[in-house]
Amino acid sequence: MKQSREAGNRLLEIVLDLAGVEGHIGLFPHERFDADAIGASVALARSFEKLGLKTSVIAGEEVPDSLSHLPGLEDLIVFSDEYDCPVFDLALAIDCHEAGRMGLRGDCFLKTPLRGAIDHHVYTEDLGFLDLIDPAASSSCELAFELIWDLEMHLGRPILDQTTAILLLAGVITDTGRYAYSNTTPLVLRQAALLMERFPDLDLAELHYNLYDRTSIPRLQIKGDIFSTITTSADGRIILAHVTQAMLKRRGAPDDELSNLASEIRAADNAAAVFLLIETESGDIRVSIRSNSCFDSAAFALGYGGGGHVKAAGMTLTGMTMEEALARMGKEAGEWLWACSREGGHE
Ligand SMILES: [Mn+2]
Repeated sequence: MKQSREAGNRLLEIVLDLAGVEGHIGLFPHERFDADAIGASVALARSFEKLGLKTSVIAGEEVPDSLSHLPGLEDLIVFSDEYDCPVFDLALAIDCHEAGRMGLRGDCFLKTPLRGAIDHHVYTEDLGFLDLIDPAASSSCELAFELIWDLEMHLGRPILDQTTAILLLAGVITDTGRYAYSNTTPLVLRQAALLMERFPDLDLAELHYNLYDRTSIPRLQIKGDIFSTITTSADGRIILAHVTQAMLKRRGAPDDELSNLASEIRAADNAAAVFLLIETESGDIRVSIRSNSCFDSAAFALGYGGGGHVKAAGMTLTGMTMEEALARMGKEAGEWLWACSREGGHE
């Protein structure tokens, strides 16, 4: 925590220095960005622009339909082979901290020698001096809020605007499950209160509706299909569910936002961990893990080259059929649960 605070101060200094020379900052949200990754990226970019900096938010894909309601996303650069990637004065990984989480944009990120990160995912490597990574933070937007707030304090003038406020709230709301998960702290509630006070026209109800309630018939149908695949292992404590490309095609349903369903399944009585397996177009299997108990989702995912948080993580399995993947996850997760319960891990 102390380390990340220091990295935050260093980031602030560098941003202010670069503002004096009209520097250019590149911001890189993780692949398949969510509201937190894109919200923090664009909120920071807008704030940096107000200091006179040039910014580029380089996304790995178009804005998915589920996030098209968010304001301020007009200037996103959607990366492709044709993009002439510059050397930025500073490149920031947002809601991730490794080029490996950026897909094809990884080389573009690494082209800039001065790099940092703003992230809240569990990390195992040594941190760089500009890596503001705090796994105790609810979201990257929480950390972005603090940075922007510090910039305002430093400059003595407002930088936040209503669009930035909505983007920050969107990230915090989704990553805390609407202020319901255990990562909800007094700090994030205070941040929300400050934003609401400052921007009385901000329509929080509409934002919640767009982020959580808005749906479509295909989405409802695929949700039902996925729920009906549920099986369990370890006496019902490990829950497995899956969706194949054929199931998605049958409903004409998009494959974004499906990991939210893993959180929903986690609410089942007695659930220790949920594994939602999603077949991708390339035939790989994307796994969303959500846990309640001593089960460390991030540690499990790391074993498969993935990562995340203790209670929510993800990874990708290759070279396996769905049946093989389900059998393997069910067995291994059962063993993990047994091991962590035996260690006296808090249930
Ligand atoms: Mn996040």
